[in-house]
Amino acid sequence: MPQLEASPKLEQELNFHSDEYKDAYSRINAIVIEGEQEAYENYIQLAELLPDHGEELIRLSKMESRHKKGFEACGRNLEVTPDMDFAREFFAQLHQNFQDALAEGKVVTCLLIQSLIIECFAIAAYNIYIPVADDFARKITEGVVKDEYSHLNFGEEWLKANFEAARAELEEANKQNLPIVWQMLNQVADDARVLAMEKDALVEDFMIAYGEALSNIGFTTRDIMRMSAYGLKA
Ligand code: Y39
Ligand code: FE
Ligand code: FE
Ligand code: FE
Repeated sequence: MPQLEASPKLEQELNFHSDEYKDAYSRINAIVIEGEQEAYENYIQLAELLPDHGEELIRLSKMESRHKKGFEACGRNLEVTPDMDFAREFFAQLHQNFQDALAEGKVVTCLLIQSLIIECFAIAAYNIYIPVADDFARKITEGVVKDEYSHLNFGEEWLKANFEAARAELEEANKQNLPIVWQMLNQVADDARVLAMEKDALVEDFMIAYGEALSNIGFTTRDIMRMSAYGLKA
């Protein structure tokens, strides 16, 4: 008989009420709540940088604040208290880089951080979570992930329309921020695995979404390979 490899936890083996699950959920749920809150603030600030798109960006910010409420309900439903201090720390570097770029009026860098990197992170995480979520959280997350594609699309369209002017700043912002994403993923890999979310799957889905976005904006395959390699050096 062949030996079975250690495999990801099957959905039916997950006990959403175990101490182990709830402990991991207190951090992952907090990350998502904090991420949605920061995304809400980031789109309001982007609306100020891009007044021509102000109405649309305010609409996106309102979606983020609805997402936050949805995920807060997911935590309450499992009787988990989100560890918000952990989550603020988790986002601190990306948050700081966004704030620094904002202060310098670097809209391209702000869009890369929020609308490409953070949205692709969300898309990867939510798609991997949906099949292993509890029924309540699955319904919430299915609604949310559809919105995240529209947020990514906003960034893609704006950066595509401004590609030649944005290109050098995008490359620099990618170099500064992509390694941070891998550090963030490494920090939560153990907790994610308790929720049956495998790090390899998260990395794969992130890179597919991010690579597609860079391609839609106008980068060549060669550019994308070079830009993706920055992550690996983290
Ligand atoms: O645009 C958005 O709504 C993004 C803020 C939300 C980010 C969610 C970050 C999810 C990371 C979860 C890591 C789980 C392994
Ligand atoms: Fe802040
Ligand atoms: Fe969101
Ligand atoms: Fe979003």
